[in-house]
Amino acid sequence: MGELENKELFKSGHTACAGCGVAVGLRHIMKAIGEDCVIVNATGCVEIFTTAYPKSAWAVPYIHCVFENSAPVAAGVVEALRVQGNDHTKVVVISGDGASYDIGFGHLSGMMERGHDVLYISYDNEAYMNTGVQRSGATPWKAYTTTSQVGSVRKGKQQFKKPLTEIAAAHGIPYAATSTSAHYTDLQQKVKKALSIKGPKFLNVLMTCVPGWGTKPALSMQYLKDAVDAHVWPVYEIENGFLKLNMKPEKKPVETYIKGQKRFKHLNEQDVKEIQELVDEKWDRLLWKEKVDQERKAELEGHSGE
Ligand SMILES: Cc1ncc(C[n+]2csc(CCOP(=O)(O)OP(=O)(O)O)c2C)c(N)n1
Ligand SMILES: [Mg+2]
Repeated sequence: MGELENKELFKSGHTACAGCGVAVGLRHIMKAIGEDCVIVNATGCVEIFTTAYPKSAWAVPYIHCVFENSAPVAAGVVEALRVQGNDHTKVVVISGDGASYDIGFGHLSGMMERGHDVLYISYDNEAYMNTGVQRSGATPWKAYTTTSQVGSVRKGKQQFKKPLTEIAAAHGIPYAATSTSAHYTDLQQKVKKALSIKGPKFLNVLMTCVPGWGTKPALSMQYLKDAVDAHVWPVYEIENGFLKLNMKPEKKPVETYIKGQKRFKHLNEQDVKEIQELVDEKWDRLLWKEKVDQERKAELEGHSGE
């Protein structure tokens, strides 16, 4: 995978909750990025727990920007560096799902469409956690949040999770991929690979939120592993439009992942069955897409070799 700097560029002593999957993920990500970078971070938990004045957890240049505009700020930084003749410093966005799926979505789309040389990392903890667990476009179907309540009429979020990684890839960017904080080798390889590619790159990383998901701190990494093993969060990459699943674990029932999370505690057997059906359908579609894409890729490579 190439050298990791093995320096702690994301320092301890910040104020994240015990068991925060985001803090773990950032530590791995920063080792893969290395020192020569500028981090652009939208308002959200990360900004709050890493930059309590006068302290900072960042041992690299860091810009906090408002909730909606990390993509344009990163685009501005990258173009300013280019004008200065700097072709080595990496510009990386680290922003939450609320910032990426919702409020900054148009700006993210514009950044990708214009083709800026930015790695955009969405840390997806599946709700607006910093402001008290409101639902976002990333919140899963049927999950409880403070704005997708559970009562006699409604049982959690009514809508499906937005397929942001596929939407990003549909812009025709060279690299879009998913990972989690727990699968750190995969995560670091993807960060390294993305940074070796010119143009806009998008990485969507599932990260646990202990208060938001209602999980035990000690199980934060286990839930991420279960999300992948239950095919709830497929780990894949879409390189130049061709999809490849990086992990094909033997499927665990979706219940292993849902069990013990307070945001799903209202679900009955029928709800779990419906979620399982949705997960299976999406997984089958990914397998089919991978087959079609990889066959097409081989065909094109065969032609170019003639
Ligand atoms: C324009 C605007 N609207 C609302 C807010 C309030 N706000 C700050 S952070 C945040 C939620 C962030 O959610 P996400 O991006 O998922 O990050 P997380 O807190 O989950 O880490 C909200 C709603 C704001 N700062 N600016
Ligand atoms: Mg969030």
